[in-house]
Amino acid sequence: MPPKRQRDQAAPKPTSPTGKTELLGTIGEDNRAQAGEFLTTAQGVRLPDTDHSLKAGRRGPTLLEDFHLREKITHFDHERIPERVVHARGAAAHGTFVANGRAASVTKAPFLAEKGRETPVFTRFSTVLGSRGSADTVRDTRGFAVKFYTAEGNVDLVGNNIPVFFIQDGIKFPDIIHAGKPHPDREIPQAQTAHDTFWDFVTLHTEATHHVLWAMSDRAIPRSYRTMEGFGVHTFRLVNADGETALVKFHWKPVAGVHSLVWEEAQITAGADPDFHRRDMADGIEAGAPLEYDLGIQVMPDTEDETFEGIDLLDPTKIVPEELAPVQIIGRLTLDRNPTNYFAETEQVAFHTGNLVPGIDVTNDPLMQARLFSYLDTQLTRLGGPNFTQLPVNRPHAPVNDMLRDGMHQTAIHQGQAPYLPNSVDQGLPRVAAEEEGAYVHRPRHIEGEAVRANPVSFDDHFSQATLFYRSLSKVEQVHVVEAFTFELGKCYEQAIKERALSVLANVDEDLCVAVAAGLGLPAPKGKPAAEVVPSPALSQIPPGPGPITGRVIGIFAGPGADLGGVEKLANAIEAAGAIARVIAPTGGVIAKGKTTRIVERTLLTTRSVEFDAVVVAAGLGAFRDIKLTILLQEAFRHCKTIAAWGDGDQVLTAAGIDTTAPGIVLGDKPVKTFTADLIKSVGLHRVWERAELVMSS
Ligand code: HDE
Repeated sequence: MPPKRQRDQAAPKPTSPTGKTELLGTIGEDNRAQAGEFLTTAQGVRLPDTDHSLKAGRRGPTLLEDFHLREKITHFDHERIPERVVHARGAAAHGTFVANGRAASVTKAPFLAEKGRETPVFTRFSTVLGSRGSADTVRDTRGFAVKFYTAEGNVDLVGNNIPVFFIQDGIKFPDIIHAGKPHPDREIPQAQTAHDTFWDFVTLHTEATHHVLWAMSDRAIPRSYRTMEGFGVHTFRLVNADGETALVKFHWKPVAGVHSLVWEEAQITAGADPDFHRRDMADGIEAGAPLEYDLGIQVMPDTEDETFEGIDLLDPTKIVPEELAPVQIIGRLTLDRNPTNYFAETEQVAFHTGNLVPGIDVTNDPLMQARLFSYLDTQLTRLGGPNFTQLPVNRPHAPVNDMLRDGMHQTAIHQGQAPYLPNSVDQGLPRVAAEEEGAYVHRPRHIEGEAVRANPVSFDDHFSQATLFYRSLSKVEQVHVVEAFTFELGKCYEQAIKERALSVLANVDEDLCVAVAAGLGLPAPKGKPAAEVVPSPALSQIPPGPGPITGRVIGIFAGPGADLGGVEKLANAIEAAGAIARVIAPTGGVIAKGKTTRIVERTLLTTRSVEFDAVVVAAGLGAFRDIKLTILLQEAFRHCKTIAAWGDGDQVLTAAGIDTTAPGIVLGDKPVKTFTADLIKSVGLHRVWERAELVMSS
C-alpha cells in the first residue's frame, strides 16, 4: 500500500484536468473532456465575450489588464510542440490484441503467451522523412508502432513495414536521416528520397543496399495501413517460464493481404488527397471495417554465435527468409476505434523500445542498442520534460509506484515522505519484487571483449540479401523497382552519384543494373552479384488468389437517370463484402429515380480515380460525356484497377477509350449475383496485373 497521507496534510481535490469531479463515465462522458456549458477561462471563470479585447473606448488601445485576451493568445502561442525528428507524419488507432496461446513455449509474457488474453493497444503508423503536414503516399518506409497496455506494464513494439534497416549501427542514424531529409540550404525536397544527398549517402554506404531495394519496391507505397506488413526488424530474445531463451523476429501479417499503390497513383494522391492513408484508416474504422493483423514470430535457437542458417541475427540489414523459419501466428491485433483527439493521443504518444515486460529481452544488435537510448531521450524535448508517461495515452494500465518525483508538468500527487530506498519512514515501501512476483530480472549474460569501434566480420556482406529480395519478386514488381530507381536517380543532379549507384546495382543484379542504366542513358558497369540465391516467394506481394476486400473502396458512377435500384443492390453487395461503396455523380446532392434516392458522396470535381480500388458505371448513363470522367476511367485503367459497367454503362467506357475486351473489365446487363461476384473477386486480386504490360511499363 502507498504511504497514507499525514493527518495534517491535505491535497487538491481529485478533479480532472478540466475541473470535473465525478468519476469516469461511459463512452462520451469522459471526465477529462471539457466541462460545463459555458465558455470559461482556464481558471473556470465564465466569460461574457470572446470576440472583443478590452479597450479604452471603442476606438482606444487594448488594456494590459485583459486577462482573457492575454491567456487566450499566450496559450495559442504555445500550442505547437516540436514534431518528431523522424516519423513526424502519422496517424493512429486504438484496438485490442488477443493472444492465441501458441507463444507460451517461448515467452512467459502473459500478453503474448496466455490464450485468449486481451490487451488494449494504441498503434501509430507513420512515414519517416516528411514533416508533420507532408503527404501520406510518398515513397518512404512506414513506421508501425504498437503500444500494448499490458497488466504487467507497457510494452512497445516499435517496428517498420520494411524488415531491414539502412544501417547496422545506431551511431549512423543521424547520417542517414540528415541525408534523407530535405537539403539544408533550400529545404527541398519534402518527404522523399529522390535527391542527391540521399543517394550520395546510400551509395557510399553500401550496407544500406538491402533497405534501398525495399524502398524502391512497391512496399514503400502501401495502398493502406490495413494492407501493410509490419516487422520488429531486430532480433529479440524471448524468455519462457523455465528460463529458456529463443531468438525471435516479430512480423505483423495484415489479414487484408499486402497491397500497394502504383507509383503514378501515389504521386497523384499526394496532391489530390495528402491525407489518403489516415483518411482511409479513419473511414474504414468508422464504416465498421477494423484493421486486422496477425502477430507472428520466427523462432530461432539462441546459440552462442547468434546466427541461423549462416545469417547473423544481430545484423539488422538481414532477414531470415520465411521458408527457412516459418512465421508462427501467436495472436491477432484489431484496430477498431479512432482517437478522440489527434493531439492528445496521436501526437503525444511516446514509444520506447525499452518498454518491455518479463519474457521479452533485447539482443546486442548495435542498432537496437542505440535505439534503447534514443527514444527516452527524444521525448524529453518533444514532450517538454520527464513526466510524459503521465499523459493519458502513455499511462500504463498497471499500478505505478516509481519513486520518480517532481519535474515539469507533474500531475501525480505523491504521498509519503520517503521517495528513496531503503527507507524506514514510509515503512520501507515500496518494496522491490521477486522474479516470481513479476519483477523484470535481467538474465545474466556473459559479456566479454575489447572496447572496439568495429563491426563483426559477417556484417560485411552488403549485397546478397538485396539480390535475394530482387530475385524473389514477380516480373511486374521487378519492373516497378527498375522504374523507381530510374525515377529517383533521374532526379539527382550529380552525375557521379548516378554512376556510383549503378556500380552498387551491378553487385545486386545485372539485369536490374542494365535496365536502370538504360533509363538513365548511362553505361552499365560490371559487378559481382551473387550467382545463386534461393528465392523467397514470401517476399513477393502478388496474391496467389483472391483475398478479402475489407475496407477497400469501390466508386459507382451514377448521375441523374441512372439505374438506382441497381446502384442500391450493388452498394449492398459491396458493403456485405466489408468494402465501402461511394456514389459519384456529375454534381452533388441527391439523385432520385421513382421512389429510390441516393446521396451523392463524390462529384467529378471532388474526386479522382485514386480514391477507388475499382470503378463501376451504372446503367442509364450511356450518353453521358465529361472529360473528368474520362480521365478518372483512364487512370483507373492505367493503374490496373478493375472497371465494371452494367447496361449501357459500357458505352461510357468505350467513349473514354477503354478497351472493354481488356483483362479486368466486368460487364453485365444488370448487377446480378455473378456480376458482383466477378467484381469482388477481381478487387480481391488487388490489381489486374495482366493489364500491366499494356498500360504501365515504360
Ligand atoms: Fe526510430 N526513432 N530510430 N526506428 N522509430 C523515433 O522517437 C531512432 C529505427 C521507429 O509513431 C524517434 O518518439 C534511432 C528502426 C518508429 O511515435 C527517435 C534509430 C525502426 C518511430 C528514433 C532508429 C524505427 C520511430 C523520433 C537507429 C524500425 C515512430 C520520435 C538506432 C524497427 C514512433 C520518437 C511513433 C521514432 C530514433 C531506427 C522505428 C528519434 C536512433 C530500425 C515506428 O527516438
